[in-house]
Amino acid sequence: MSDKIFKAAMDAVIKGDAQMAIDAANRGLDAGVAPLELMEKGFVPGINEVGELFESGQIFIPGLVTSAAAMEKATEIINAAIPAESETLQGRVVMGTVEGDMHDIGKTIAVALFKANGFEVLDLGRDVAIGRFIEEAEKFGADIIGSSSLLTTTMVVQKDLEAELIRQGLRGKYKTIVGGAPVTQRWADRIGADAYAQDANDGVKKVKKLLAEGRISKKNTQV
Ligand code: B12
Repeated sequence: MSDKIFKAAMDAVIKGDAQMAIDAANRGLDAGVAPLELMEKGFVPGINEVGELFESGQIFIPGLVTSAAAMEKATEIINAAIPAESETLQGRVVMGTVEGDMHDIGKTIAVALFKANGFEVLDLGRDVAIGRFIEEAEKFGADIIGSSSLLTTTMVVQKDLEAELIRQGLRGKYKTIVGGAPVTQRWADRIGADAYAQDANDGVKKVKKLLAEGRISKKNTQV
């Protein structure tokens, strides 16, 4: 049963059929499939396939756009269905897709999952300038700054964000986490980010760990 739904979700995104994507999302949830599982086993393989078809020249921009639109509709439904895992405030996060980059489907999933795990999240959207990440983090009282980049050409903005935090003397105040399909642990290490998230779930785990470590080291310095 689930396999049929995953296949329908995947096909809907490949075909760029928004109504079919909405139906597959609702059908999956009604059948009791966990929202993230439905996303990761159905819709994400679909959009990844679209990326490959685009890269190999089998579909063009209009096809990419209609598939993205179907994916966005499914993401809205899935995100709204992610159950709250925690009632207590875990921390404050500002999150956005870096300047020059319009890809926000993955970032939006991460935002939803952080919220479900008890984080207060300020979603800055996409095409976010470095200055805005920092200003909003200051105003919001953030613990974490999360950035997403889907283009190899915009990954450098994540590096510049680290440098700007250092330049403003704010690097110690925040933990940073980077994500997005071309981003790797190696990249995070190279630019000095505190963590790399392979997916939204991994991001939540790593941020919880970072904050727990921070609390322990603060306790130790207070004694
Ligand atoms: C959908 C899509 C689009 C849509 C985006 C719609 C939207 N609202 O996001 C549209 C049509 C707008 C688009 C445009 C373009 N795209 Co595009 N696009 C894609 C595609 C097919 C899927 C991306 C996606 O949504 N994946 C699904 C999500 C769920 O995965 P994800 O983003 O990786 O996120 C997960 C994790 O990475 C993680 N995560 C991500 N960010 C963060 C952040 C934090 C803090 C955390 C904790 C976790 C986290 O959690 C998420 C969930 O688990 C990819 C191919 C691919 N496989 O990546 C190409 C791709 C990224 N695009 C590509 C290109 C070239 C473009 C264009 C330049 C095309 C053009 N010529 O105009 C433009 C660029 C526009 C711009 N300036 O940004 C290339 C990039 C190549 C490169 N070397 O950089 C790709 C790889 C396609 C390809 N194979 O050629 N695109």
